[in-house]
Amino acid sequence: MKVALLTLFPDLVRQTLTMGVVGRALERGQLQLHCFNPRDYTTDNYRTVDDRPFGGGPGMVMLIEPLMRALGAARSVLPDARVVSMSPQGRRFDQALAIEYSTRAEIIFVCGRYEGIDQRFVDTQVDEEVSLGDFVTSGGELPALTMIDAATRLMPGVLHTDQSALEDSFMDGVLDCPHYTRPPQHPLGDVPPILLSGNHAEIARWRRQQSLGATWLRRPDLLAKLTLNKRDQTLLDAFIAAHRDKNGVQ
Ligand code: 9D3
Repeated sequence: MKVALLTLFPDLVRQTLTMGVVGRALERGQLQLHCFNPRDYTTDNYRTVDDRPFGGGPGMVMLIEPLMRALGAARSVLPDARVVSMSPQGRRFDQALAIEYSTRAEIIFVCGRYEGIDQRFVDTQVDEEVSLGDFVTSGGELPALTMIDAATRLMPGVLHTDQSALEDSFMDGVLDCPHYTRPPQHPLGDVPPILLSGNHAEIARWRRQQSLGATWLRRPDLLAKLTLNKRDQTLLDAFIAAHRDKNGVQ
């Protein structure tokens, strides 16, 4: 995957992506990164990238021309890329979109700062607008980095085991089960005995039940989208019954 970002903070982007799983993908060439700073494409002495909004109001708006020239430079490196703009008005990013991005050869991400980007640039140059969720960040960079991270780890050969990507929470629409490691006994508590039993069928059953139970407790919206098979429904019914016993029947 080749990624270009239009960003006023290329150091933030490059620094962040050198770390961890994505950093290794960059080193191996599985991910290629190109940053284009609109400020480098200004023509005035002040290197101006923003101006006051027509119609008044607070904040500043990113100028068309520095963005257009930065985009031209990005397109000359990634000629077939779709242009994705980070925006609170965009479609909500999710695991399905991460999977889709992980299969694309080229993507150009436009990261806004200040109040936003001149709408004429968005209307004519941007193919899709994507948001991370209903909260306000101070720019598009951190959302773009999150999306790049989510997509890169899904590319074949990036994770040590492709199994980790397959077993991700949300891959089958339920939350992950709890995890434990040594020591088995600790002042903070004991590891659930089933995990020490060596009975792998029972362990898989327990984990599935924990996943279904956690989803029922914390994300009923996810559970509502599923049709559980008989085995899953039985596991969840038992979890719910145990939960009601523990908390008293209301
Ligand atoms: C309501 C007026 N502005 C907030 C003070 C609007 C606004 C402008 C610029 C809101 C956010 C931003 C900067 N953030 C993004 O561009 C952004 C974003 C976000 O804020 N939340 C979730 N996903 C994204 S993707 C890009």
